[in-house]
Amino acid sequence: MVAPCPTSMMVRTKKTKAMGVPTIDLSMERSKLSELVVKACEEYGFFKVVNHSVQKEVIARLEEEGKEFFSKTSSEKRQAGPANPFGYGCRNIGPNGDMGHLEYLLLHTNPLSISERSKTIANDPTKFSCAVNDYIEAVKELTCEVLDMVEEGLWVQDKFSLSKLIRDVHSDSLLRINQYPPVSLKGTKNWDTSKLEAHQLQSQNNNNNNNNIGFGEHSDPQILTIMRSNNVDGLQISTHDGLWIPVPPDPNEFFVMVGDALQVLTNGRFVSVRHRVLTNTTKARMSMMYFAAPPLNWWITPLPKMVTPHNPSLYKPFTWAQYKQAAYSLRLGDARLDLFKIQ
Ligand code: GA4
Repeated sequence: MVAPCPTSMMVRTKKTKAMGVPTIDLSMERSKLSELVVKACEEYGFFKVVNHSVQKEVIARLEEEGKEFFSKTSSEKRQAGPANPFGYGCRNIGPNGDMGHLEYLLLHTNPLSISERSKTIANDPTKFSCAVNDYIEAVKELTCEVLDMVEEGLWVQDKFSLSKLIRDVHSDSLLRINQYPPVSLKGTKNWDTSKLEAHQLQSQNNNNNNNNIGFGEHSDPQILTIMRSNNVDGLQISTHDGLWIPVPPDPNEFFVMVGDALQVLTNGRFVSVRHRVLTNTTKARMSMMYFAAPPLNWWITPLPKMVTPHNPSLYKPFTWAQYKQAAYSLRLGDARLDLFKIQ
């Protein structure tokens, strides 16, 4: 069931509303599960899954590869960059001037692309690409399981239509590994501190808790995001009424986020979750995100079941390639779906 978090995981927002992140136990009975997945997607666009079938060893191997990569020198890491379209990025997010307090690897999930990229990323490219491919295969299965539950819970006729897109060989899904260094940066190794002071000042002004913005507020453009982090906090999600909820980290479990494309596919019944990462810790946070996307030429329109004469489509049809192009022409936090709304 969508269980509220235990008291230790509850947070009090400024408006003193006690809230918890919905948690879904995947070992529960299937018919109940799909109902609860839909409820969590409607209420938060976000939930945690426990009792999933991704092996710990698969997660640990990718985490090790991430650690090994980020511990390299700046010039070694830059050999894998720039991140546009894929590779290593440091502080710059996207092409329009967004900045974060992080470094990252952004990869396409196509195995050929991974094997090519591995050569500039790792000392042992085969070991790296095996760890990445195994992780992708495992989280893809988890994604598909969740999407099948979504369609089951929405009583959609072809309940595999979304998971088919993700399994498609031409799927445009991505993998991202983010590393947020600790806030106290003086003397931080392997982290280029030029331009940092101005950036830190700007972050502090925008944030009265004196936290640094690791990754600014945004929603993910894709269908679904599956996120896993080490045991370091920082992730916050926004509720529909604009309250920020800190999400306690849980290295053994996964967090699921509704993306913009799923908002359109459900004709606005689900709303993509706005989230951000604040770095306020003395430990580095490492997170891994699988962004589940359809093939580039796929048309994103509401599922037929979600459109009725009383509930017409809210969005003009567009391909995934068109949506990506729009996303990359805007800033990180922009409401990019507005461009496709039917007035
Ligand atoms: C957010 C989700 C994924 O991390 C990402 C990001 C992408 C990037 O970092 O290059 C974007 C961002 C994300 C949304 C708007 C555009 C594109 C940066 C940016 C300003 C890889 C993605 O697909 O969209």
